[in-house]
Amino acid sequence: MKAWLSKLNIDLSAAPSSPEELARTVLASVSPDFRCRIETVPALEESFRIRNDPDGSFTVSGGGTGVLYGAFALIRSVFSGKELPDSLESAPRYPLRMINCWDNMDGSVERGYSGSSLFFEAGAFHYDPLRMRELGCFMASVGLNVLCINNVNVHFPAQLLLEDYLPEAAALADLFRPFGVRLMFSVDFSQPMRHGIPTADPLDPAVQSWWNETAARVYRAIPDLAGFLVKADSEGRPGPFTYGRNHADGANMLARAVAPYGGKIVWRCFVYNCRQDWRDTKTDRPMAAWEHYSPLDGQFADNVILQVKHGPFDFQVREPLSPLLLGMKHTNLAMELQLAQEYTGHQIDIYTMIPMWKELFDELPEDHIMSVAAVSNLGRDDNYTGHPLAAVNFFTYGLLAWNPQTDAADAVTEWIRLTYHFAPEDERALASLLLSSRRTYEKYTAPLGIGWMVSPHDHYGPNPSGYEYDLWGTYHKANRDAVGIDRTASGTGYLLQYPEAYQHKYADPETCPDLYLLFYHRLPYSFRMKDGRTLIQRIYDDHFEGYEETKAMAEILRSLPFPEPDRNVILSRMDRQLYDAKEWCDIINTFFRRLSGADDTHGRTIYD
Ligand code: GCW
Repeated sequence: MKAWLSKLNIDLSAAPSSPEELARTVLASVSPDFRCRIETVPALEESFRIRNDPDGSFTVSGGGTGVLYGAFALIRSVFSGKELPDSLESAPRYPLRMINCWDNMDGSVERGYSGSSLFFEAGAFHYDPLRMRELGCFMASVGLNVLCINNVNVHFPAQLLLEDYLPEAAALADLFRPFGVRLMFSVDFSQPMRHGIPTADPLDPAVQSWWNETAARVYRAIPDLAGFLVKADSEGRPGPFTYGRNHADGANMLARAVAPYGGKIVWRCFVYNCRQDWRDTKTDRPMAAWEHYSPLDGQFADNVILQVKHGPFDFQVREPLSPLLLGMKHTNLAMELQLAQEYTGHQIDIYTMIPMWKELFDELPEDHIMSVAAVSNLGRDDNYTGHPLAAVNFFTYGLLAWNPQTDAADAVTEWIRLTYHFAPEDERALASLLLSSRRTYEKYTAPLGIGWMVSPHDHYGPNPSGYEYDLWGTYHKANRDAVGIDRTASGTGYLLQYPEAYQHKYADPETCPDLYLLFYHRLPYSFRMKDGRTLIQRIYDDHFEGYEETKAMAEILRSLPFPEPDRNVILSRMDRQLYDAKEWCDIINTFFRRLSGADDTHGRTIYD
């Protein structure tokens, strides 16, 4: 992460006083003969214009933060050798471009793979101001503007809203403000009950007053706080259901409290039965969010945003787009992505996400969602992301959140150029490795849309039946004849939650895109795929290919001139990935061979 800040030579030893000042510093860092004027046009807000004048100088115009984004866009182009047109105008596609940290106040990070929290330690704020400025700079440089600093699972002590902690929270907000970054806090729905109110019922006037007073106090300290993020009635968190209320009742009550200050309530839709009986064939977990929220479409206050995970399950390698993102037409929506590699290799395996995100954005109708959020992959490790190459995910997420039309290969190449000094052929080799890394990981882990074959709890490494007899609603039901779940009209009916054109694309196993086949269909191992292979042969082939591709990745990485300490970390993590890819390949293939009895037509080793 830091590589390119140091390339840009931006001095962060002192805090900038405003986005404009930071924009000037950023532009001054280029070179003494680089000429650029800044013109603040408040009406442009976050947008900017860059003009390349005939005399070779530049003019960056923008609103308060727009000039900052313009300055960064300009130097990103200069340093990555991109041609700039004579004039360029750019406006963010989504007003809120959020990073959600799952940091706990004890200093741990839920699903964190880059060390401990950047903000907290031992129940209190504890941070290095320089690192905060670096983080602000990372965010501003790719246009991200909201930072939720604490975990949606609010563990106590998590007293951010209380008098004692507010001055420190406000000081942190001050640090981020010049970077155009506003803070957000996760709150616990039952918090009033810790302060002498006997209930958290959203329709109880005492509860509403408690939140009103709390919001007033918090906004006195941090007038530009972006709002509150809420995980309610989800995986054991408290919520309106306890009181027989629905989620519009809950979210709107909080929304009333923050509305006078322009605050938002970002309400997560990760609601499902996490105590399912695996014998129960009626309940199909991916259906849950739609069942809870679609009846409430249009009932949420204007300052509520429903934040929906991109898929109906939980950040698996391959999932369809959540039906909520297509169907909730009268509700503000945010799509939630996950930079933290929970199910995607723990920042040990290389997994570049932008090709996956592009698929998601491409499926979203124009103007359908109004914001994006991503679970952070940062921590206190020196390089911020544990694996140096995981930084590409943070960087490209920002570019896509600004403009979802951003080309994946361009974004990855830009990151490489800002991070390493590679010859063009090395740059191309790394870009192509990164861009294919998700598909490679998918091949050795998750056959054709099934997912969940991971070790329970920590979600790293293969365990084909790890989630099969558990409470989480995550079953593949592989037996000796067939595998997958029928989610069409003849099965659980999940597919019926989608618009008709979408249903049409996936309903028939003969025409359903291969990579979603076992998400939507239950099929015999002898099923003939479009390319003539049997389903079981395709599963074997994918897993062998995934491992072979990983071996090839390792060769390429060894040949590339990464500087230290990156090289050492990259190569040692690659050794782990290689070992694990073999485990995945052999365990999953053996699992299916033992069930199906089918031989590999190429006679490769699968264990009996
Ligand atoms: O799948 C789960 C993760 C939890 C996480 C939860 C969520 C923050 O395993 O660690 O909790 O998703 O998104 O709320």
